[in-house]
Amino acid sequence: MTTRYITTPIYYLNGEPHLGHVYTTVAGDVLARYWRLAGARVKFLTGTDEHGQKVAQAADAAGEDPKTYTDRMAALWLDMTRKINSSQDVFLRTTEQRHHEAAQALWKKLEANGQIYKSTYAGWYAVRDEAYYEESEIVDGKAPTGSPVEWMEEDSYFFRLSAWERPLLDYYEANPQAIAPLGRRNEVLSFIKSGLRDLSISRTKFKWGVAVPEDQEHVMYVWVDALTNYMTALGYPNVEGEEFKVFWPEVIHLVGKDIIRFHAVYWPALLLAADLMSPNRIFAHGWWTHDGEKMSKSLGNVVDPYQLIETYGLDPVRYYLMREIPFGQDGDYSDTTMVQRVNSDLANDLGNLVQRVLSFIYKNAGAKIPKPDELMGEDREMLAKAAHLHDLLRDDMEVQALQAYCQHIWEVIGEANRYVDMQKPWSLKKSADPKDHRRMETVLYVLAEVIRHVAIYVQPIMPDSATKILDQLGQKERNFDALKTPLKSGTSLEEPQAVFPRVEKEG
Ligand code: ME8
Repeated sequence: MTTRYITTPIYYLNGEPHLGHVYTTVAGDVLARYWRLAGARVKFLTGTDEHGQKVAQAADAAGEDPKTYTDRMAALWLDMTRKINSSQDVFLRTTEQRHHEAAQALWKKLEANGQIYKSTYAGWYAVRDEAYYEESEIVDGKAPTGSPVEWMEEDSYFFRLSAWERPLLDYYEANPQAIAPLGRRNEVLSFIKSGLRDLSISRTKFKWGVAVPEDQEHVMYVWVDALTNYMTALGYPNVEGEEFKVFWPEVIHLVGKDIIRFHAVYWPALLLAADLMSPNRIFAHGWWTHDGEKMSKSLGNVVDPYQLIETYGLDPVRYYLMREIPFGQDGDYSDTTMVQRVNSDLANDLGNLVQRVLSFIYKNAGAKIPKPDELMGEDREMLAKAAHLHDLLRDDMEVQALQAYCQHIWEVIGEANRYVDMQKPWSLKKSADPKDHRRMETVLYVLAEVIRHVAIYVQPIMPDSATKILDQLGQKERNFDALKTPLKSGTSLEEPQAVFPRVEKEG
């Protein structure tokens, strides 16, 4: 059986969700929904990264103790997943007891394998990135990300990262699919080749973290704790457990390009050092800007996802995020492009197709799926294009080509609209010749079958809208397997309602 383990980053609780976080979560949700409909066994994980200095400082700034603060904020993030209709199987918080146990178990395993030693760290640290930086990386007193850095000097445990340079390069050589897209893979390889230094993996200056086993003075470096979440959710340290065996290492870690190094260097090295397998695939997507500018609180231009949902509706926002930019590249949000997508792709192309075909059947063909007569060449061609989606879309999803997934569906929608215009069922209806009437029924049948395909494949992207279309079409079977059987004639339609209204707002 096909299995898919899909993860998003676990998000820091230092602020509220914005469009970037919603983006990764929707992408994970689309993949999870697709693979479930394809009959795979799926586990979709998301959650919150609650420890470390950054979150502790945010709690402080809010005048709350970290526990009260993280409980309050985690509820907001869980609520975000509900508001965007994310279908995660697990929402994991790193403050959960089982996660502390998993992180400590990993630590003990690394220690037993001789991968950890104690020394002193002296160097730069950026709390905003929760990352260490080399002297050579500091530009004008700042991290390469622009974050402020502070000098840190303290006793620390170290992970022998330097020992994993060669094994990591060998692993990526043998598994070219393990990091995508290609540009990111090259970036990671050149980073490893430039030489890896041992990694400081504990802190003593604050307490808000997972305690280092047998040394209460230290808490784990937040990234070691955070990365372990991907295994906590599978029941680690029980590596003989069913879930662990089924899902590891067949994982797709979706991350933003900002955190590729943690996922593609530190994480696989920690796993290999603990006798575990490296993740099968890490996909780093690009960065959203707003009207050409980096989104930031200080600029006051952060796109509020809830505002967008309020204005355009949830499904149009989900569609826009997946369709507007190639998954893996950077992109820019603007109201203008959002309005264009809604009006052109949704209201005009898909919405109109569904509305005019279903209303026509409802009014002129007894509100039932018509019975086709003999198929002509153009009918077969139209049906073949819809049927071909199965293979095209699977290929897209295998490589997380989410934009291509939308484009392939919309090509068929475009074909179907052209087919309606060519076949003119309304003219056939006016004819007195019974042959024309039979022809009209055939054309409508072909269109209903194409709409069924489109709606079934649109489900991962726009679950609610696809449900409405399939309800109107009277279809109960909605998995991809349902498409192996031709559309049944005679099924009653519900009264058609417009699914995608136009928006009048001009960006
Ligand atoms: O990094 N465009 O959490 P985080 C696209 N806790 N994606 C964006 C984005 C933007 N403008 N802004 C944020 C952390 N993201 C760690 C992760 S995982 C073990 C620990 C998305 O709250 C993108 O997925 O800073 C990015 O990687 C993530 O949010 C960072 O979220």
